[in-house]
Amino acid sequence: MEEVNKITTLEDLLAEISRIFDSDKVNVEHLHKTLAAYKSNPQQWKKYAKYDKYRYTRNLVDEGNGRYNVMILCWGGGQGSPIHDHANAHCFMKILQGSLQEVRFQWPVDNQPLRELSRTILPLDDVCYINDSLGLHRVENVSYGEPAASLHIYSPPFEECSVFNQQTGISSKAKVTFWSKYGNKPNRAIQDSRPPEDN
Ligand code: 2CO
Ligand code: FE2
Repeated sequence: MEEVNKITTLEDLLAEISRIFDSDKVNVEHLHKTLAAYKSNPQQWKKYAKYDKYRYTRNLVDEGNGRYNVMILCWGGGQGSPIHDHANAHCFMKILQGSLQEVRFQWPVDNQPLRELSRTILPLDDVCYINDSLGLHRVENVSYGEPAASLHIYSPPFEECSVFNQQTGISSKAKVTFWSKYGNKPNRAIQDSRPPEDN
């Protein structure tokens, strides 16, 4: 097993992720350990952390030469995702601030309510991994006071995934979008019809 290099800064982490993706096949265990080796320091990632009062945001950090995406997701208290799949991609998630609940579900069977497989609270600096063969999930900041932030890697990158109704298992396609890229917010007036924010 390859040794995990020392990771002190977000820059180190991004460089190491890039190195790991140089090889043809993603070494899931190695990348998992590398993410765990980084201890979150908000000074290093706060420029990417942009919250919205209506829903969790996805903020692009690195486009990884088209092979993977690194992004920081910002979850206000009580904000969560729908139940979704990961479009045949690897998904790594590391908690940078606060904590998140991950609930996993089985893929739908005969329009029955989705069966819950597990329910986990992911604390600060924890790492979790999912892909479609492991099921679906919903991620939620169940702490109503504290905001949460998480770093995600998807490989290959995707622009669309499926979202599922928990009661019926019926799915529909949903586009995934970025709230900011490289620390910059695009002009919301053009991009998005929601009211502008003061952040
Ligand atoms: N997959 C969701 C998204 O990219 C976040 S839940 O963690 O994978 O929006
Ligand atoms: Fe997800």
